[in-house]
Amino acid sequence: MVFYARKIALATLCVALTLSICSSTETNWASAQSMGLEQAKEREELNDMKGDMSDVKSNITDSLDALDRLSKKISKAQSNEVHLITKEAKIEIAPGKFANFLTYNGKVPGPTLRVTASEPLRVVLHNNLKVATSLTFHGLVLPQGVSGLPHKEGGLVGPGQVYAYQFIPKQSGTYWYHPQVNHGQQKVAGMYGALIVEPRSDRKSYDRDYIMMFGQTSSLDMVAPGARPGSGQTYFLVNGMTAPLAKPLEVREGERIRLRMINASSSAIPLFLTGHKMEIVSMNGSDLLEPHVTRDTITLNPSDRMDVEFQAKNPGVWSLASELTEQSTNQGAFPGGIACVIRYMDAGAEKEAP
Ligand SMILES: [Cu+2]
Repeated sequence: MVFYARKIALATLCVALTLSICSSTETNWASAQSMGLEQAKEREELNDMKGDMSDVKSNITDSLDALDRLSKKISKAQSNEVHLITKEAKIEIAPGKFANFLTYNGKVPGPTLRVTASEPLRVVLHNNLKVATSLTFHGLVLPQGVSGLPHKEGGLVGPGQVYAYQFIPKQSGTYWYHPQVNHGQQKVAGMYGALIVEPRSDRKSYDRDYIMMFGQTSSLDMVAPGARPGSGQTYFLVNGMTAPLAKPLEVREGERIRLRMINASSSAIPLFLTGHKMEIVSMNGSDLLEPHVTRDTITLNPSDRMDVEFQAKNPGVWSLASELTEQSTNQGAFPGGIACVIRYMDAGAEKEAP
């Protein structure tokens, strides 16, 4: 009996407990519902805050990026620093024909240095050649410390040495750099590059600006494998290549084209442009007075620079080539040497020059 009474009591308790749980669940459900709403609201607010935070964060990131770009721009403007690394290189100058060069940065010509007048320029020369080298900035009037004759304490850079030339170019125009001594072994072997000093105020009168550096090489593997510069037949180059490897100069009808021609070879080069008249705007870095003279044929003596401009108003494919056979062929083989193609980009194939 006691056993049953206990059982009933237990059952009652269970029911009571269950009821109480149920009722408390109902109460909790209501409060959970309101808590849930609150939490959802809080979560929403939190998400909004997170959104705001990411806006702030990305704004900061944007600002930092802008600051980074600005500081790079400022440091670039404050010091134009270039590194020239002298090294030997074998370069294809005609289809399948390679020549041994001494180079700046493995290229002929070396990198074009383009700066603005009155801005400091720092040229760091790393000499990876087996012999000493030096550097001159042809045509720029610079202090003795920079452009005086090189000596062991300044300007003469031994094998493995590094040297910095710093100066402020005051003249604007077309100049070039090359070793100051040992021309026969170094400059002629490919060590040269253009140095363009832009005027401080933008006075551009042209739409396109091409640099043409004329040079020569006498080292061809096919002539004498491993030949030293100067030991073989001479090949004339434009921007380190002979025709037809040299890239055509592309123009569009209506454009005004500037050609900055630099003679880094040891010969005078007479050049004839077909289909157009060249207006000579600058000679050896100095602007010429207007009205400018116009020519169809010009001659550049060794080291001369001439800036010419022409109006592209005769669509077709034209040539700018040396008038001397030894300069405009590869040992008599055509096409070769200094024979550049000027191509109108919109010109039809039927207008191809012979
Ligand atoms: Cu020179």
